[in-house]
Amino acid sequence: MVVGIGLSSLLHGSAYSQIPLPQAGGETTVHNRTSRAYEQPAPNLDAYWADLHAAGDIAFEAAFVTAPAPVNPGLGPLFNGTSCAGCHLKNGRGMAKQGQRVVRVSHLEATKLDPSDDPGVYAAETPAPGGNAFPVPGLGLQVQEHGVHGFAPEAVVQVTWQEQPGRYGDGTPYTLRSPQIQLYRPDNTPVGDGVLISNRIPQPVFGAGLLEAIAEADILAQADPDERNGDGISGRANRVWDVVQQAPMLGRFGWKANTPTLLQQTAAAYVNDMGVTNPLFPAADGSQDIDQETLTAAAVYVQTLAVPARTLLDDARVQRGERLFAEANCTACHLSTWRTGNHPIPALAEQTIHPYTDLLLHDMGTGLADGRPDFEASGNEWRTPPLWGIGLAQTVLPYSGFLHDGRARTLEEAILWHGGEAELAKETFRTMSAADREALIWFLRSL
Ligand code: HEC
Ligand code: HEC
Ligand SMILES: [Ca+2]
Ligand SMILES: [Ca+2]
Ligand SMILES: [Ca+2]
Repeated sequence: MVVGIGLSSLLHGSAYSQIPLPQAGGETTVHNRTSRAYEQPAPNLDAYWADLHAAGDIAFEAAFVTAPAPVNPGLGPLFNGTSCAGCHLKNGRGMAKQGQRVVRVSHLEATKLDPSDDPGVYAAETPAPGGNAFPVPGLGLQVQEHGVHGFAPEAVVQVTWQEQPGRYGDGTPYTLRSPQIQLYRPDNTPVGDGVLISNRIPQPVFGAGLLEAIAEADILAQADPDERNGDGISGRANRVWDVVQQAPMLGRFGWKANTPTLLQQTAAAYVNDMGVTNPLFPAADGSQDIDQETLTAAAVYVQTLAVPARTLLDDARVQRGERLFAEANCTACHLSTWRTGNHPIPALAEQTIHPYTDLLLHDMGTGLADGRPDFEASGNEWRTPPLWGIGLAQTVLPYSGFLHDGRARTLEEAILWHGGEAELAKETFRTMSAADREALIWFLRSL
C-alpha cells in the first residue's frame, strides 16, 4: 500500500494542512449550493432518525389555524406567525417585517400585572428565575402582532429607518441604516418610555444540532470574561433558565443566547410565536394544542438538518480572504473549528465542524445595542452568530438582511456595524484596500 501511505502523508503534510476542507458540518455536510441548500436532511442519519426528521419536516411546515379545525388547530389567540417555515424561510433567515420578526419587550423591574387584562402573557413569557426581564402590562415579554378573530394584536409596531453615512479608509462612501421602533397599543397610544425593546429577525436553523452537541466545558474554555489575554475581546457565557431541568444552564440559541436547548427553543416558539400550547408550555388549565410527539419531531427536524459544504476553495480571492479574516482577528469570535461531544442523536456526536462562532456574548458597541438585557446578556451584548452557509443567504432568500434586526443589506454593511469588542476588527476591514475588502467578502461567500 505504498500509494496509500504516500497519498495520506501528502494530504496531511504541511504544504496541504492550510487548505480548508469543505466539510463544514462534518459528516452532516451536503454538497448543495442551491436555494434549497438549508433544507437537506443530514446524510448520516440512521433509519430511525431519518423517519423522525421526515415527521419533523411536516411539523415545521404545518400552518396552524383557529380551533376547532380538523388539522393543526390551536393557533393563537395571539400570535406572530402561523408556522415555523413561514418565519424561517427555507430554513434560513426571515425578514424584518410583521409576521416574521419578533419584538421582545420588558421592564427592568417588576411591574404589577393585572392578569385579567393581559391575555398575551403566556407561560413562556412570565419571568424565569434568574431572569432580569419583567413583563410589560398588556404585552408580556414578546409582542404578538396578530390575533385570531375577536382578539386585537397586542401592539402595532412602527418602524422608521434612519440612515447614516460613512467612508472606507480609501474614501469610498457607504450608507448604513438602522430601524427605530415605536409601539402603539390597540387604542393608538404609544407604549411609554421605560419599555425596553429588542427587534429580532428569524435566524437560520440548520446546523443548530451540532452547536447543541458541543460540550459545555469546551465553550466555557473559550470565554475570557476578565479579558486576561489582552486582545480587547472578552466573550462571556449566558446562563439561562432551562424549563426541563428547572435550573440555570448555558444559553446557546437566539441572538442573545437566551435559550439552552433546541427542544425549549421549539416549545417556546410554538407558544410565543404561534400561540400553540404544548407539553413544555401548557395553558393555565393544563391543556395543550400539540402533543409531545409533534414537539419532539419539530425539534429533531432542526437538530438533524445538513450543513452546506463550502465552495470555491481553490479560488485565489477566497484563499486570500480567509487569511485576511484571520489577520483582522475576526476568528477571535467567529471561531472556525470545533469538535462536537456526545449527543442523543448519534449523527451529531464526535464531528469536526466549522461553524465560525464561539457561541459567546460580546459587547458590540452602542450602534448595535438594543439596551434590553436577557439573562446575563447586557443591552450591548450579542452572541456571535455562526457564519457557515452565510454565502448562500441571499440565494435562499433574495434581499434577506444580516445582523439581529436585519438592518445590514449586505455582508459589508454587517461588518461595518461591528463595534465594541469588534471595533478593531471592523477598522481593519474598513481601512483595507478595495481588493482586500473584496477578497474577504469572497471568503464569506465561500462559506
Ligand atoms: C414569528 C416568526 C417565528 C416563528 C413562527 C418561529 N420562529 Fe424560530 N425564531 C424566530 C426569531 C425572531 C428567532 C430569534 C429569537 C431571538 O433571538 O430571541 C428565532 C430563533 C429560532 C432558533 C434559534 C436558531 C439559532 O441559531 O440560535 C431556532 C432553532 C428556531 N427559531 C426554531 C423554530 C421552530 C422549530 C419553530 C416552529 C415550532 C419556530 N422557530 C417558529 C422567529 C420565528
Ligand atoms: C468581538 C467579536 C466579533 C468579532 C471580532 C467579529 N465579529 Fe462578526 N459578529 C459578532 C457578533 C456578536 C455578531 C452579531 C451582531 C448583531 O447581530 O447585532 C456578528 C455578526 C457578523 C455577521 C452577520 C451574521 C449574520 O448572521 O447576520 C458577519 C457577516 C460577521 N459578523 C463577519 C465578521 C467579520 C468579517 C469580522 C472581522 C472583520 C467579524 N465579524 C469580527 C462578533 C464578532
Ligand atoms: Ca392556542
Ligand atoms: Ca405578549
Ligand atoms: Ca481576550
